[in-house]
Amino acid sequence: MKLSNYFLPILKETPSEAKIKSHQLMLRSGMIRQSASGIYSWLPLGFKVLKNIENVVREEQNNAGAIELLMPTIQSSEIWKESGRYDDYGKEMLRIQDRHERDLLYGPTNEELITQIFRDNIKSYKNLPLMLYHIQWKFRDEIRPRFGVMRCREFLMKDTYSFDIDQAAAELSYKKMFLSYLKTFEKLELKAIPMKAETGPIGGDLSHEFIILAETGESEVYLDKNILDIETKNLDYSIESVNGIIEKYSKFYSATDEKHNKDDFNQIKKNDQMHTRGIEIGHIFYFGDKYSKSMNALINNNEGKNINPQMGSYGIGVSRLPAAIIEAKYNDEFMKWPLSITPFKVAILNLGKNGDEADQKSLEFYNLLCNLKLEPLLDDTSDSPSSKFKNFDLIGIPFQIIIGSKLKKDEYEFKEIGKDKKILSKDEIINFLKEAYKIDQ
Ligand code: 5CA
Repeated sequence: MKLSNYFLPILKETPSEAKIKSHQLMLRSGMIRQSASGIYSWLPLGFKVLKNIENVVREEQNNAGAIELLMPTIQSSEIWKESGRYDDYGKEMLRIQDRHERDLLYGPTNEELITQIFRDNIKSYKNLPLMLYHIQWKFRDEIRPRFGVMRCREFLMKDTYSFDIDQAAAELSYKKMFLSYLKTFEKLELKAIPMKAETGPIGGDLSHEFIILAETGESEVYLDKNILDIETKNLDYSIESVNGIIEKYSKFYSATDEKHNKDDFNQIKKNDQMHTRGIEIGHIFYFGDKYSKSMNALINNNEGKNINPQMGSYGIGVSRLPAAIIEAKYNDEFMKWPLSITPFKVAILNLGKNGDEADQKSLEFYNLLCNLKLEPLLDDTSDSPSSKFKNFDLIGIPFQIIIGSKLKKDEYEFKEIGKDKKILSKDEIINFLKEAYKIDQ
């Protein structure tokens, strides 16, 4: 993409309504714009990041054995009346009437709808276990939407639902999702810590939040520092691998303020105690037959008896993640997107003028990188070099090729964000990028 053909409305000033750095950066770098309180448009750069995150999340859901479908954003109130949550959900649910005065709602979550789909289509234990997920917009009429896409009213969530024959099988599904969350967040270069959590309006008695540490997070958290060193890299989704995964974490103290226990926390060595803030990027629940019973979903077990399946639900805040990643990776001077989700793989900063040598060199390099699927963003505008440097440190594309007039024919300035510049040849840069992005050609 050439910047002169792109839509990237960069702001020079930090908008005063943005209180935390992720909100500031997302506005300044032209990723999002507010359309109403807690409701945002995703501009091209932000949309690319969002789609890339979606793909990372999707890939690991598929690896864990979950199957993707798509449920609508608008739901009938009938199924919510069956589960009893139509009244319980209160003002957070956006209620709508159609022209026939039928009560509809904009889905805040999908336990009811997935239970209806299950009950209408699955009758036998032979179809279990089953994990279904979708990535769809949700609406919650939050009382205090704030911090941009971090806590908004319309947001993109990945939600998975598991159906199992009994509690032991349901716990295995829960552990698979637990592992898939750790793997997903690792691919996003985030250190997510699972913490025992309250179940709130979703219900049930087993639940974990996945939290990343950040001063600006909304949750107050207490933990034993040693929990940060647990490795999950070599685990796969076999029973042997996932059994014991929760125990691995529960050996070390970690809790949000809702579940915090002072006495237990004080058992930890003083040096290992950590009290800070965090951002909830995922939340998983096991709630047994809460919905299958109230909505009368039945399956035939291997003895020919009708029973209610055991269920769990598992959410990731997909549209919260760009903000969470910025909180973790942006240091007020520069931003560097994880390679797995960067909006462009490499930036070319053309410091030349129309038709001069640097300009020609930039265009040649640009064409070459496009052919190699190294997705460059070429700054071919007439902005000053200093404003190009500033903008690109803000946009966060991990690598920059800077092409001015001072260097010899096959010499280029190459910069990895946050590191010193180097002088490299074209081949050296291409080999470096191919290796970094694991592209073999
Ligand atoms: N049905 C369950 C799991 S599928 C559920 O809805 N869980 S949840 O309420 O915890 O939401 C899942 C994730 O969505 C949260 O961990 C959070 O990352 C994200 N999320 C929740 N509310 C908001 C919001 N108002 N703005 C942005 N993201 C949100």
